Amino acid sequence: MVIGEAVGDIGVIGLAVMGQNLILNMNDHGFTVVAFNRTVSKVDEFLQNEAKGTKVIGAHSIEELAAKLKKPRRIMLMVKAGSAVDDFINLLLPHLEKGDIIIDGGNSEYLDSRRRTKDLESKGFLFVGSGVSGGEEGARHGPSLMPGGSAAAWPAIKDIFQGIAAKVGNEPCCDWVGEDGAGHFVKMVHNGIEYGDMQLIAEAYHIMRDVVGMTNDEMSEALAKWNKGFLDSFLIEITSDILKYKDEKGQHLVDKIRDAAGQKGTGKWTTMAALEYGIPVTLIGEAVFARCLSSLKDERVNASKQLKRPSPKFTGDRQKFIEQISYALYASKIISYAQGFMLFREAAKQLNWKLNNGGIALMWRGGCIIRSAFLGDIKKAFDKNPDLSNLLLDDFFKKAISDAQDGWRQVVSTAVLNGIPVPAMSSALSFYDGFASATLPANLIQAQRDYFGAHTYELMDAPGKFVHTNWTGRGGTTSSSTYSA
Ligand code: 2AM
Repeated sequence: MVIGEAVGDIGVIGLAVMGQNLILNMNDHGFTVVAFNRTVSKVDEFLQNEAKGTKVIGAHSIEELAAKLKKPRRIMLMVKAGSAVDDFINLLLPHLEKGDIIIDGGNSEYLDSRRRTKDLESKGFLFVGSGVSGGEEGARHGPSLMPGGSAAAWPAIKDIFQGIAAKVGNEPCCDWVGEDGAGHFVKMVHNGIEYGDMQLIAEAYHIMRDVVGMTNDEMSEALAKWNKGFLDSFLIEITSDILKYKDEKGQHLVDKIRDAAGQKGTGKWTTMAALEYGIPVTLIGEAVFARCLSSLKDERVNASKQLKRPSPKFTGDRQKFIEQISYALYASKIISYAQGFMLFREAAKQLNWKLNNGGIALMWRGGCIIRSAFLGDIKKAFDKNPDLSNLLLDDFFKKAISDAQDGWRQVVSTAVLNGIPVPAMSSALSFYDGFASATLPANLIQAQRDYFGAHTYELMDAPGKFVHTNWTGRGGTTSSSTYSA
């Protein structure tokens, strides 16, 4: 039985809103898409409604989908992350040939993409795990796409991916990220950075509202101004809009929203990866915990009646301080991205990836929630020096932090003195001071570890040589490493 002519450029499985929008985007760019869904009735519904008048072709079985695709087949899964992806891979394989490409564009965990790449490559197929960012709007009109996995698949999907991705100037916000789970790892860190950026803006808002005493409209104007300078970004822009938004009663809606933040887990995953690889991604961690603390609303209300904190009062130069807040936000943001790229470097080392750092900055430059002019500067830093060991050591960022530093310290200390929590801004500053210190008090920690647990320490003048001291004269001279040897 002939069930279809092989005219399809790409198959997409999963007709929820992200899948549908990606298909329509691909269609707009001249690609012939074959659409399939587990609940098959949704295929015809889609063709008769959203996809009416397009070149999109429906498939009513996996067999029909495979038959309608040009070879090597390119099939993109836009289904729920987890077992649905493995189920579809298993259903697809009997209908595919060696060299065919399965792409997972869902929100999969990077270790799953790592496993799937290895598994499919061992069977002669190619696998791509791609981060897709920008929500429904992005998927329809230009997402940020972060593909990783089997490098041999890239030439075969590049035109479609770069064709449908967001553009900044002429440059697509999509490039090859790296091996196996690298695409989904980069997407995960993107989401973590989004948590950090949002927390920083929330802290700036908190200080402006409660210390400086600004109205929502004043804050909206301040952010609109910031959005024309070094803080130019999607999140600053929408926050300016949010602050001036009035409900049907003519009152500011933001004041009526319960201050308990939700989360879906990607910030937590980034923080867990940071702990796993031993990299101090402190700002994102603090952003996740700040959401956790906010969600303990009832406990906070109760504690606020019993625990003392200073009442904020502001006495300085208002305009100058508002400008300093923008510097504190900017410097902290630089720290957050520097920490994110430190995590990339270590994960790449441990997982044997060769990551495209400049490409990552460009992928985030447009199409996604963290898009900003600032990412253009990060791209430039990596273009200048692809082996840059740390963003903070790039000349542009060195100067930026140096220029912002006084304001940053002023804002953090003012917030602390006024009882305003600034976990992201202050942890960023502590990270900076730690990173920029040749000497830290870890000598004392090593001594303590050796004192109570015989964990040994190195002397300054003999790094690499671990010794133990019998600190008390009791307990002997055997070190713990000797016990475990
Ligand atoms: P459905 O329309 O048949 O529910 C987003 O939920 C997309 O993932 C939808 O296309 C949905 O298909 C699909 N999906 C969710 N869970 C699935 C599963 N366990 N197996 C296959 N597809 C699944």
